[in-house]
Amino acid sequence: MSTEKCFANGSAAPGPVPKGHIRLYSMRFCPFAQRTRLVLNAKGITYDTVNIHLKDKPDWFLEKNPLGLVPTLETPAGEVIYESPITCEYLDEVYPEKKLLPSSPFAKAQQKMMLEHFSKVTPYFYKIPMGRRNGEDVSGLEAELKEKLAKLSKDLANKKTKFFGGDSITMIDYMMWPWFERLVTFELQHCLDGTPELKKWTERMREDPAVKATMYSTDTYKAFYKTYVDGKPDYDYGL
Ligand code: GSH
Repeated sequence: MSTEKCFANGSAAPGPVPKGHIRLYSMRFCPFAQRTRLVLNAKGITYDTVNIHLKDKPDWFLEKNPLGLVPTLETPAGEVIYESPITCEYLDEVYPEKKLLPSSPFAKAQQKMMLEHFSKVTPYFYKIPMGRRNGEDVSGLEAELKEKLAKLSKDLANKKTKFFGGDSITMIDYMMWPWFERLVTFELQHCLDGTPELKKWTERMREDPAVKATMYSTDTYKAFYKTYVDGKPDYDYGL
């Protein structure tokens, strides 16, 4: 079962997850859910998608995840897993093919620490467009974002590897990617001007099959975000 159109309150619950399947509760344009979609795709896991109307959530969804957030995973045993890094680690543990997290405890801890640092970057992607929309001077916020991206770029340069966890893509790259995919949508691409290593990383990421499989065009994101900031998000945009 995979219905792309979102489920709103009042819609019938999708029922138990069939044996051998895994279900992702998602929203097509959510960067956090994209993390999980990237991991599902990279590992070649077949999954069913149930998109949720996040402004009018079905009660049955809130019963599964009281936080009411996507991504949320559900297994045939009725196990529910949420919070994007937790869903991704779960998938990596349960599906052994193409391991994305390193096996060494220290290397794994390093990836988790990088993710903690990155979680301080993502709020700028909301604060800057919101500030601009309200006619505020966002130059200070832009300077802070540039500084944070420059630090990331320097870290990558120091590692001398193509990706953040080595010369092939690992979990941390997928955890960070969704925000870079939206740079142009949020008119923040100039923040990469002084960060050549990071820019090269984004170019390498764009070549990855899982990235290609989960990506939307900038026009689609722009159209969706317009409906979002207008207060009437069209979660089914383009369907
Ligand atoms: N910390 C969560 C994670 O990493 O999974 C954040 C997920 C999140 O904020 N998802 C948004 C959501 O479900 C959509 S992009 N929003 C619904 C709401 O806030 O009620």
